[in-house]
Amino acid sequence: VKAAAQKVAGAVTDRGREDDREEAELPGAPAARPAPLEEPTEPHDPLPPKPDQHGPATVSPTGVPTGADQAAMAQAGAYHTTAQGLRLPDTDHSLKAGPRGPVLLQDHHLREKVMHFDHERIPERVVHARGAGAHGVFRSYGTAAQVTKAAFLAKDTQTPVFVRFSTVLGSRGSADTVRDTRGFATKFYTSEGVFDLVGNNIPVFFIQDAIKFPDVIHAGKPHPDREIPQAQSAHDTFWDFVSLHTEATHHTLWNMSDRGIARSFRTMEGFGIHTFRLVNAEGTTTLVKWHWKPKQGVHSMVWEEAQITAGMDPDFHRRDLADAIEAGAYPEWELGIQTFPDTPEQMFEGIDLLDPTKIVPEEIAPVQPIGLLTLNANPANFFAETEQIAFHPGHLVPGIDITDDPLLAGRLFSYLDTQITRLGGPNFPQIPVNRPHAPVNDMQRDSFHQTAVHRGVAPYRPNSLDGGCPFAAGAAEGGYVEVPVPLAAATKVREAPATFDDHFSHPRRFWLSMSPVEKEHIINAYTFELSKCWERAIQERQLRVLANIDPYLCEQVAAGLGLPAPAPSEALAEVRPSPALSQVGKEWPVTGRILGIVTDGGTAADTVAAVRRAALDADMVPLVIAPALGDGGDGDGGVTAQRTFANARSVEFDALVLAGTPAPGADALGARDAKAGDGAEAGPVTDPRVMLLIDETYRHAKPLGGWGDVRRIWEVLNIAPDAPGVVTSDNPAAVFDGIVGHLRHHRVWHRFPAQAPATY
Ligand code: HDD
Repeated sequence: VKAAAQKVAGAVTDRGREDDREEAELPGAPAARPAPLEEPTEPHDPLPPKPDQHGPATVSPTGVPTGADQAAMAQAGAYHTTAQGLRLPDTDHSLKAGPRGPVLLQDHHLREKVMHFDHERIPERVVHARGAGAHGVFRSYGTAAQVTKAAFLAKDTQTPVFVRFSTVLGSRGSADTVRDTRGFATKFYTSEGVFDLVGNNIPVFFIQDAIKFPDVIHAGKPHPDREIPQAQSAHDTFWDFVSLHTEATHHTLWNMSDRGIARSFRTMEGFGIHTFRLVNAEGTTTLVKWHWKPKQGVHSMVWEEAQITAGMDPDFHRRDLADAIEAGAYPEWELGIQTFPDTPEQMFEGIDLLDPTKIVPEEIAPVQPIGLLTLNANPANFFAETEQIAFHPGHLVPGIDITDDPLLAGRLFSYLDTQITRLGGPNFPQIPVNRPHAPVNDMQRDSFHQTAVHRGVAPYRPNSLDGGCPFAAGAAEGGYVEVPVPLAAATKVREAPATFDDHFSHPRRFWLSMSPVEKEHIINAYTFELSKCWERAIQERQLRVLANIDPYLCEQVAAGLGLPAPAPSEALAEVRPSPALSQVGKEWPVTGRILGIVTDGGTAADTVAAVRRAALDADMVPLVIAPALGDGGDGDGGVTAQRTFANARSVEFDALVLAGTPAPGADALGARDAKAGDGAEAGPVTDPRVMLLIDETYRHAKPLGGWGDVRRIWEVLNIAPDAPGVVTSDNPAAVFDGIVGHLRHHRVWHRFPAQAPATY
């Protein structure tokens, strides 16, 4: 192998010398080319995947072969080849008549290489184009076994999964931290076939009927003339639509709340939205709503932070997910269900369970945990897995059935249909990430991208030529038998039930359930978005919608827009708040939270190292920020900096510690006394980049602490040493403990007391 490699390397080098000779004859040509960069010349097999990456499974958890060939069409062997496996000596030069051409048409490698490249892109998803995914495992507690016969929900069952998170409006290359709904789609590779739970991080939807989906998406996407703005709802067409279409009010309110700017995919709740019907082994049915509850807690950004992040790190959410998994901090969610009796009316406590713009408060229907999802492996290849995965709410397994929610009905059509354009034909279930981990014998044949070599002569039923195979499976053989729901005699109409007409009581409940600071964020979000509308008429119309949610909300937004606040057009609904809807006031683990530790050449390395160690012991991620990479302490190699003053912005950290005790003869954090022009003392200053870092951390209500000289910095920034969430002490351990205590509540909201009234 080595000899062959030297031969190839030699051939290229020789040709290079010939080129030099010929080029040197040209007038003005450089006498000699710069030496090429060194490349390894020893052929070796492709690097093995990283431990957290793996290809599609080849067997199901029950040991049944899936037909997936892990190595199929993967890159193998040490030598570069054509797609046909022909070894190649050179892929850098077209075949030419002499070094200066012309290029010869007979260059089969050139044609193959460029032909494939020309077709590398496939259409992005028409919605949810921007996303990131991960592999994982779902462990069932068995608590759902009494309401469903689904095998993957039986006690102690483990099922491989793939989850894809997404934004809705932006295109594939858009930023992660825009204000938008997030998709939360899970593919369970169960032993009975694939089950897809295709949900969002918001439990309600914009529309009650799928026929309106093109309308809401056309309104939310960029304007058709200039194709702006990208990935956001802050523009006329969106607000034009939702102000006219008041069933969107509830979802829009969630979008304008902190739920629209999740801190991380890891800190989002997920919801199946529609009511589904479960059926157990005895045939008893139960209506349910699906919930994902993040173990890491529900946590959002503040708007300024989201905007800064979109510029500074547009990949923030996908990086956060991949980094956490690679570091072994596996994100986890509990799957839960709210259960309701399957009555003919399909109502619960006056709430229409078929209306996807309504929730059932957890206080009256608690979420019962039924299993744990752990994401533990990053995809080996983004395109093959995250891009090509195809979800469909109609991918169901025995024990899980649908209801007559008209939004769900349209989805059952749309998700299959869209894959024909996106993935190029009906054989997308053969793509490795889409393959069921259960035997497939579907009698489907041929079409584009057929990769199976089907056996037998009788892909039809009934047949005798293939021995009658495949056989029909009744319920006893694990066949999917639809629940025999009786249908009432009805007249064909294009209408919605009268219960769908209530568009304001649920938004009002959500508003009343918010803490004052969350209300203030909502007011600011509506004011920001509507202020981006050009048409005053749209702003005025949306204010009329807000008046029907709550007069205070309407007045505040109206004031920001410089418009009068209209009175409600209907009586405000009498609703009880649902405290479960608020993200504030709870305690969460600090696992995986990121602590920035600011140090400079003057800080004692052993103290920084001790704080770092304490953070690691608390399962947090400490990142040392110093003037330059490398040793950030006193130069003895004790502490290594991962961030510099030049590349660290506060948005990356959940809390900040200023390691302030200077080594003898050095100033803390670069702080020094600035001299004014006349030589007079002008007060302490420090590196402006660090000052910005601290200022933003404070402004974004994140815990902040330090010891030693930091009091001088607080002073310059006008931060009281005992301000809420600011821990100032001479004892670094006390600073660390104080910060961890604040982090358990995610943010220090009481640092900036909100003006909005509390409801309860
Ligand atoms: Fe949808 C993708 C979630 C209503 C039509 N949808 C898509 C994805 C998620 C959702 C998470 C991305 C899946 C992935 O990661 O590949 N969609 C929802 C939820 C809805 C909803 C929670 C309401 C409760 N969707 C909805 C309606 C329609 C669609 C009413 C059409 C009538 N959705 C699609 C689609 C997409 C899609 C066009 C685009 C790409 C894809 O399906 O595979 O078919």
